[in-house]
Amino acid sequence: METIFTKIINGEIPAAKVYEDDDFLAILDIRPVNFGHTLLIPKKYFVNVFDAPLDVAAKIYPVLTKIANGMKNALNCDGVNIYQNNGAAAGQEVFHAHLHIVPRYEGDEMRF
Ligand code: DGP
Repeated sequence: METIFTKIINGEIPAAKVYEDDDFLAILDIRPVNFGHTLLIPKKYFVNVFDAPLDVAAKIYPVLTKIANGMKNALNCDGVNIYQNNGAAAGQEVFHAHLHIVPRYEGDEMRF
């Protein structure tokens, strides 16, 4: 299955890379809801939480903690939101699994 994210993973279209290892790629979101909004994308293709392979699910949390801590150090943010949209009804637009990691700043007045 080819998606915009498989094209980014394969280097066919550019993205601002935040982190990469054998299993995951993190990039800046093209439509950030806050400064530093990052997407963590498994390189193994699946749609969302409903078909997530357990080996990927088991590996993702250590990567999340690495990125969240890196974000806190690099951006000096006060907190982060981590979320996933699963299915069109939940607002999923890109049907290649990914997590949103959004830095939060005291008083930034963001609303989900
Ligand atoms: P969602 O499927 O609703 O969880 O969100 C998809 C996100 O992906 C949305 O915030 C915008 C982002 N996005 C879509 N296309 C691109 C792209 O080509 N490059 C980057 N960096 N982000 C993208």
